[in-house]
Amino acid sequence: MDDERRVAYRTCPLCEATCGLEITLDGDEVVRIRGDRDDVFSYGFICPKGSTLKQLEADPDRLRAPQMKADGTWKTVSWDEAFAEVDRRLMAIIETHGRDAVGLFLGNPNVHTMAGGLYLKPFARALGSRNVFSASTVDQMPKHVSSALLFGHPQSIPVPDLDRTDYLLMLGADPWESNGSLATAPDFPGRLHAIQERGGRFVVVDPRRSRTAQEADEHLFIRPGTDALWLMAIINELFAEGLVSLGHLDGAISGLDDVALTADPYTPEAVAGITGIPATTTRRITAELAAAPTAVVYGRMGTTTVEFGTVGSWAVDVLNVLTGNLDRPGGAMLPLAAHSRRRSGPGGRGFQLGRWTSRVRELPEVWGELPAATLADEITTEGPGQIRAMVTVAGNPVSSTPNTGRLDEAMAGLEFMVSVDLYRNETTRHADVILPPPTPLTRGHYDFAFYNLSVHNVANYSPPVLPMPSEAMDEWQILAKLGAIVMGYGPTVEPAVVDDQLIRMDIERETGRSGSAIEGRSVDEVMAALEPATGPERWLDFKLRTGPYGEGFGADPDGLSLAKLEAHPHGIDLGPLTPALPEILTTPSGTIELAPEPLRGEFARLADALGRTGNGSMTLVGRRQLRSNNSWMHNLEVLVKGKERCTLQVHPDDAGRLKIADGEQARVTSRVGSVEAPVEVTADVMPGVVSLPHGWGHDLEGMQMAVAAQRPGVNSNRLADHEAVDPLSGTAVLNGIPVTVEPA
Ligand SMILES: Nc1nc2c(c(=O)[nH]1)N[C@H]1C(S)=C(S)[C@@H](COP(=O)(O)OP(=O)(O)OC[C@H]3O[C@@H](n4cnc5c(=O)[nH]c(N)nc54)[C@H](O)[C@@H]3O)O[C@H]1N2
Ligand SMILES: Nc1nc2c(c(=O)[nH]1)N[C@H]1C(S)=C(S)[C@@H](COP(=O)(O)OP(=O)(O)OC[C@H]3O[C@@H](n4cnc5c(=O)[nH]c(N)nc54)[C@H](O)[C@@H]3O)O[C@H]1N2
Ligand code: SF4
Ligand SMILES: [Mo]
Repeated sequence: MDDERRVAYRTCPLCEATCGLEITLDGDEVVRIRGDRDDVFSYGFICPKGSTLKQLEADPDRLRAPQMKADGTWKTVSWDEAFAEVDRRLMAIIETHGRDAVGLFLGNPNVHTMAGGLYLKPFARALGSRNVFSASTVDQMPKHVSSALLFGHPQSIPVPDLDRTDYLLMLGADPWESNGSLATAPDFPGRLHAIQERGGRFVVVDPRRSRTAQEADEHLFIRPGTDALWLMAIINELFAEGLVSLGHLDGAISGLDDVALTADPYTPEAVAGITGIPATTTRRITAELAAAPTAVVYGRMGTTTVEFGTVGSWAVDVLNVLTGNLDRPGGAMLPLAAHSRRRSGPGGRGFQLGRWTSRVRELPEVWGELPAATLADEITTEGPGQIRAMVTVAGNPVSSTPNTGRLDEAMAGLEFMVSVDLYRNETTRHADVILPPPTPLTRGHYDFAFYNLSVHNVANYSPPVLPMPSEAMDEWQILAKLGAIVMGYGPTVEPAVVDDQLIRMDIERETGRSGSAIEGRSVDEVMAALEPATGPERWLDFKLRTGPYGEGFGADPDGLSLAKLEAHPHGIDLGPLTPALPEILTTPSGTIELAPEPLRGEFARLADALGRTGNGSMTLVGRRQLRSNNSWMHNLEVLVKGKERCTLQVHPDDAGRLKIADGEQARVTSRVGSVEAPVEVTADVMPGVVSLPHGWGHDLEGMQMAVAAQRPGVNSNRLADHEAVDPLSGTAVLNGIPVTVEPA
């Protein structure tokens, strides 16, 4: 019996932390999953979700074969039948109404798969629709926009150098529950404790006294949606007190005087009323930030999914610049991933916003997509360019985007929908065809997205742990086939043919790029050198070998390749983050452009907010919970058992005033919707603020998620207003929603 046992290692794909898992198997049966103590980045850390890959494998509701809806009932069909149906119906709509008639929604798990990292962009290009939407506009898009304006590229996002900093000012993030975001750091909590252990401090700014706030050296309550104003006050104070200290950045920046001028009205006193943070506190924090040997400001969800998401995200990095902490150890630094291409700066084309606008509300395009907040408008408003069909890949917009009640109705009216997804849930129940990918354990893994955001440079490849079931089709193959279909090649094209074409194109680009490790080499020769691999593994090998640490197809025998990663199942440590300036700067001026033109309108909008006085209304914010993962893991009993978690947190003063006791039902109403939830009275939320987690509300008809349906909770996005977006980034306001609360 014991002889059959084997141990496999696999990076967890469930959140951004990239923890190493040690998986014990008996034959093809998962016996146990625990943290891999030898992982070069996570050292054995694991959260309660990591081990549930076992339960996900076994979940009877998880889809294992293509599903097709006919006359309202679902049946299992063959892959050939499913693709034939997609081809027939999607192409009919494209031929009659054009490509914009097909909308695409890409969800969060796409950044956690190799298929998503490699095959989605080509698919979107093949589809050729302007109606592309993703979870980014209910998440981090403001940070892409501010980074693109400051540094030249939306992917040039500086991350806090957690392991070396002396002082961390963290706004709107709760890594004790979320395990971190836009800062990949397995055991984020341990790394925060380590700051304290080496004599440093971390300060948390949040309208809730979150788990993270409780562990911090100091917690400041802030009124939801006002971080940009507060950060402006810190900028103001740095200038006023002569504390601006550019250090090594002197000469690498432009627009400093404009920043001083812009921040001028935002004195600590001017923002105290609206933010709820006393001027003396703002002054002290400014002094601490300036005095710390190294310091870093870091903002996440609570600073991006808000009214002033882009200016707030901008202000975070401007503070890192003004204190001389950008691009130096202990400050905010730019990772160098093993698969990435070296940046070509200083100087470049910069970034352009709004190359087209959405049809109905004329919201600007951002980095190739349109705001999810306007998806329903594009489906329901008649006229040329109306969305008549949808493709969703790993997305649950009916749960995760604003005013979901409205989107739910809109999706019900689509002429056709195909979803690539593991479950029949809130969104995919509207599909006509569901194409299920296999489980994480049957696929290889490398974190294309998160090594670009990692607080330490590492590389790790995990081969599949379990054999792929014979009836399954890998996710990259599904995407490749869908790509062939929308290009008009029909439903029978082999994925391998598409795959060969795609990688050839990438190799061609690289052999033609000046400065590339394989500049001028023959494409056939490079293709031959990659044999016999195919699919994502071949593509990864190519990217690793031509990447910044790569062996360059013979140029550096000690360099990285997939084979080398495979020989290191616990990952390869590529060292602490290193300075990236000036090469990273691809702005037109080749400098950090501190006062970019597109932000002027935003500065004016923010200045208007200075004069606001509270109207006494309550404000809703969200919160994450360690045993959840957005909307899709509530069907695993191990994660949802125990007491009700979808509760409305209310401060005791408000509960008293509203005459609602702990455990009673409250009705929460916003401009667009109303939900009822049990109340949890707690002083951990600010007076005037209530909090409801997202990703619940699993009681919609037509779903196949039996466990989730037993503890459905309510969907907080029924309250989020689709009209409320951060205009430059198109990102929805999910935190800071005006609501009324009353006993139900
Ligand atoms: N109110 C409020 N709303 C929020 C947030 C919030 O904080 N508050 N957070 C926002 C954020 S940050 C995000 S990222 C979004 C997430 O928004 P979405 O990406 O729309 O939602 P998820 O819950 O991540 O759902 C992912 C879908 O992918 C499927 N899936 C899981 N694994 C795979 C896979 O390997 N392949 C495929 N093809 N499918 C898979 C799941 O079954 C599910 O249908 O939600 C946003 N919405
Ligand atoms: N357990 C778990 N982990 C996850 C996820 C999950 O759903 N569950 N989702 C993953 C995803 S997709 C993402 S993007 C990350 C997100 O990871 P985080 O960015 O850490 O997100 P949250 O935990 O939602 O923390 C946001 C915090 O902002 C606070 N907040 C709300 N409004 C404001 C405001 O106006 N100002 C300030 N300063 N704070 C505010 C909230 O109270 C909350 O504590 O988590 C990832 N990890
Ligand atoms: S913290 Fe994230 S990556 Fe680590 S085990 Fe938990 S879900 Fe997986
Ligand atoms: Mo997210």
